Amino acid sequence: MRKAPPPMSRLFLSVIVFSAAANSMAEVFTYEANVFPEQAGWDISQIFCDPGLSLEEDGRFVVDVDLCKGDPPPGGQGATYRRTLDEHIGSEALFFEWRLQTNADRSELPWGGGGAFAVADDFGVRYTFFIARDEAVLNRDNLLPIIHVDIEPEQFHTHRLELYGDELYIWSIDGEVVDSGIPEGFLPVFNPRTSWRTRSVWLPNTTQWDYIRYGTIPAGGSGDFNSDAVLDVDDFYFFQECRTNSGPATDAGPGCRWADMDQDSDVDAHDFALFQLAFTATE
Ligand SMILES: [Ca+2]
Ligand SMILES: [Ca+2]
Ligand SMILES: [Ca+2]
Repeated sequence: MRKAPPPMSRLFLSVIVFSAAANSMAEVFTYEANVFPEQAGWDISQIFCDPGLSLEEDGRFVVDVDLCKGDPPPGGQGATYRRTLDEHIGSEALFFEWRLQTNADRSELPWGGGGAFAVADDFGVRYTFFIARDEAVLNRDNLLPIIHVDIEPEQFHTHRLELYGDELYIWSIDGEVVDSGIPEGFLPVFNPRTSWRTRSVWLPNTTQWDYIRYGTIPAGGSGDFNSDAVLDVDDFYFFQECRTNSGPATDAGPGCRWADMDQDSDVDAHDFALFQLAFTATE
């Protein structure tokens, strides 16, 4: 679910109505945490032992987890959601972006506690991220090096995974690349899915999810966030976010290359002017 479109976009209502039919096969899935996950297309994998699940008005899904009453650790409350990635099978350029803040202790991570986000398929290719208040970990395979990254505590962080077939994966945090390399294999191929979880193993935590987005990586400078060949209000919402997070001469980061219309690395007023031109040109 999206926030109400900003007033400026009303100018383009006729375009939106016109393009609505073409959007039904959007290449991108977005969950902005304005409703509960199961109301927005996520399947519940498991909700264990009655965790606290709530929504904040500004679009955050807040999960409070603690140990199960009367049941000694390890293993406490948890909430796990998933979606199939079947519609992306064979895709050669996929992104996953998720934004969260957690106060989970890093001692929870080796046990699978704290926040977690995963992409996997049945050919054994997987990317599992474990996130604590001050550390993020990527485990692709127990036989491969496990990547540990220190992160600033008490803040929201934006994680992004880009997959380019079997050639390259890139993990970035807040726009900075923290790890990249050659994948173990092509993903998604067979029974691919993405899932995310909040869990307590030994200690309680509160984990706030701001959004989860994934799909086709939009072309650089295209202005077309959801790769549906139409520039409309769906793209505008994300364009504004990129513009807010960037500014003149500030690198907008890998998640906003598509919004950098003049390809000079920032997303500023010049890009907005070009975006507007392309927007109206779709009429
Ligand atoms: Ca949100
Ligand atoms: Ca679009
Ligand atoms: Ca620019």
